[in-house]
This record gives sequence, C-alpha cells and structure tokens, in this order.
Amino acid sequence: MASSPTSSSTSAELWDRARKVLPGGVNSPVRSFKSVGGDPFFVERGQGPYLVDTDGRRYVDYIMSWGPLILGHAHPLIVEALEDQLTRGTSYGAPTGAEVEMAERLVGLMPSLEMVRLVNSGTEATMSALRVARGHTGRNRFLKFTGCYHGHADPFLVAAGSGVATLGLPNSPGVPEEAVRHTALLPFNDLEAVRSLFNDRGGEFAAIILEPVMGNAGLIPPEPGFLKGLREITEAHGALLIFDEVMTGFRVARGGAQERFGVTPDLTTLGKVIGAGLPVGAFGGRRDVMESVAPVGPVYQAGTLSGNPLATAAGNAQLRWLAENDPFPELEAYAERLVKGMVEALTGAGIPASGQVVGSMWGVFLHPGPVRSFEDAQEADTERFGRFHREMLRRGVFLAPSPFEAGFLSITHGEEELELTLAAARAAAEEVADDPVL
Ligand code: KE4
Repeated sequence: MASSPTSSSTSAELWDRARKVLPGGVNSPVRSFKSVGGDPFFVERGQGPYLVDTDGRRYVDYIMSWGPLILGHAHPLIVEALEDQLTRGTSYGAPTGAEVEMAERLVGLMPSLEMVRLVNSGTEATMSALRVARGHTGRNRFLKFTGCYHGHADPFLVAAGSGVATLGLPNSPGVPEEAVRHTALLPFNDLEAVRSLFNDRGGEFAAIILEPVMGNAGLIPPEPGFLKGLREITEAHGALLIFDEVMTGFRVARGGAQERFGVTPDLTTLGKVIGAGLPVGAFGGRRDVMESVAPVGPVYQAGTLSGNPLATAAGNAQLRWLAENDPFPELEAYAERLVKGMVEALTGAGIPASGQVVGSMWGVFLHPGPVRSFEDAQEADTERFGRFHREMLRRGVFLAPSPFEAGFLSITHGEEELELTLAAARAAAEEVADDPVL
C-alpha cells in the first residue's frame, strides 16, 4: 500500500522511503549525489531560475532539468500550452497537427534537418539514428569519442578496448560483447587519430557520432577545425556524420552547434529543449537517409507515445518562443560573467580552476586548464569538487552534482542570482581551500 502523500514529507523522509523502492533512491543515477557526496534534496516546485525543496529551502538552479528549461521553471507560456491541451486528452496514438508543427519548426531551425522523426528521449533518438546510419550504409562499425554520452543504449556503453581501433568492450554489466564489438573509441579533439583510423578502415564505418560540444565530461568545446575535419573524413569514406545535439541543440545557438560552427552533419539527434521538460527526443537529417525509416523505408523504429500531444504542446510553445527570440548572445555574455567570477573565486582561494562557455552552457573545472578531452578532465580535483558542491548547496546554489556535467542557464537567471552565486562561490572556495586565507 502506498505510503502517505509526499507533499508534507521532508527530503530526509522521502530519501529514506525512496531508497527502499527505487534503485539508489532515484530514477537517474546522477540525481543521487553519489559523485559529490551528501544526500539529495527532494523538489517541491520550480519557479523561474529557482528550485524549492520539500523543506522550503530555495536554490538557484543551474541544472534546468539538464538542459530543457531555457525559459526557466514553470514559464507561463509552457503552463498555458499544457493547460490548453490537458482538457483535450493526454495521448491519442494517432497523428496530430502539433507533431507536424514541431517537425516543421525543427526543420526550419536546424540546418541539417530535411526530415525528422519524434521519439521520447535522447536515448531513443541516438539509438534510432545509429540504426538508420547502419541501415542506410549497410555497415556496422561506428566511432564515438571518450567522454561523449549518447544515452544508455547498448552500443554506446563501451569502454576503450585494448587498442583504440580494436573491438570496444562493454562498460556496463548486461551489455553483451557483441553489442559493442563494432564500436570504436577515440579521444575527443584528436583529429589525426580519426584520420589514421579511417585511412586504415574507413570503408567499414557507418558513422561517426559525437556531441559537437561535449557536455557530459564537463564542458569541452571542439578545437578549431575538428568538426570540419570530421565532415571531410566521413564524406571521403562514405560514412555518415551524426551530431548528437540532444544537449547542444537550442543551447549553444538557436540552430545548435551545427549553425554555430558551420558544419552540417548528415543526421542530428535532439531532445531536452524541444520538449520544454516533457519527454521529447528527435532524430533527423538528410531526406534520402530519413526515407529509409519505416513505414517509408525498411529501417524499423516506433513508439507508443512518440509525438505525444502534451509533450508537443509544451515543446511547440518553447520552440515558438525561440523562433521569435534569440536569447543566446545575452545568455552567453551572462555565462561568461558567471564562469569568470567562479574561476576568480576559486583561484583567489588558491584552488587551480578553469572554465569554458559555449552559448547558454558553461563549465568550471578544478583543473588549471586547458581541458581539451575527457582524459584531461579526469585530472581535475574531483574530491575537492564534491566539497565545493556541498558548500554551494548550503549557500543556496545548486550546481550539477558531478564534476563531469555542464551547467545550464535560462532567460530567468538575472543579476540577483549572479550576485548570490558569486558570493557563495567566494565563501565556498575559502571553505574548501587547503589553507583558507585568514
Ligand atoms: P535521455 O535519454 O537522458 O533523454 O538523453 C540521453 C542523452 C543523449 N545525448 C546527450 C548528448 C545527452 O546529454 C543525453 C542525456 N544527458 C544527461 C546529462 N548528462 C541526462 C541526465 C541524466 O542522465 O539524468
């Protein structure tokens, strides 16, 4: 029998109950605070740039649901769109105009998209895009980069094999070796290694997939020429270039990384922002490639709730706003001030730190920099980051609970939140410094 309603429970009570019935007490591992220590708070509501927990504590939120909430929590446009749809039903399993509108908006905003298929998550989007690339080329091998996360479908859960170009090895129990033996792995930003691998075996590759700006290893931008180089290499060897823009789409520029860096992939995967916090993912790209997808073509892909009317109502409201407004120059300027202030707070306390910003995404490493790859990022001081995270939380600032995540902004983050955050960073840095400056 379900326990009492949760509205009056404290985070501590909910945390005790959660761990009895949910693995690790959460529905996604990063939320458990396992990487930073301490116990997670439980959210009662979100409002603009803030989260409020069940104990009434308020936090400036830099996670924004891991990217989706570019308009902040509970924006009136999103609430109204959901209220309007709700009384007309939650799901039909039949086509709706809202799905057509979303597909048209995505095609209109994202340079690579001629055709798109809506799904329910980023994982579904990348899993499906890989299948389409394999079906279209008739090849099985693909290349990904260490530190790039493309969701939890088997082919992507791979650790570096003995040699980078040899067979991938599973990095999770439950993933059979056959599922990853076609997955090659190389360090991000190492164009020469890609060139050499493809000169050897390019004809075996269906695709290269990457986050064009890494957001799952902290924030790591592409080196100049890296994306263009991948475009040339894939074209030369008949492989498809897949930009996983689940995170960077509508986050690093209105047209995603492909618009910002001027490189057009053959396929793009999307998620997060396009659902405005409701479950929506998408994959799309060249018409000739996408027409291999069922029911037009033979590559099978399906989903009960794909293009769901509630999710597309919220997503269309957010995309409509983005079609009429370009918040990215302002968000990037804000992120630059935030990161500069945080790095100064840390280095001022004697803690090596460096930061990066791309559009509305940002990252601070407890590492002197430069951080060009996941391998570099792994040299950051993750133990001290955990202590810093806890000290920031105590002061009402909610940073991503892992040193290997990016930070996100919304249009509702303003001067008050910036000041609060930088004051907290100065105090927290002193707390975690080796010998606090007296
Ligand atoms: P989802 O299946 O979680 O919707 O999307 C998977 C995915 C695919 N591609 C990229 C580039 C992604 O960043 C993600 C998911 N991002 C993580 C944030 N590190 C989601 C947070 C979580 O796992 O709880």
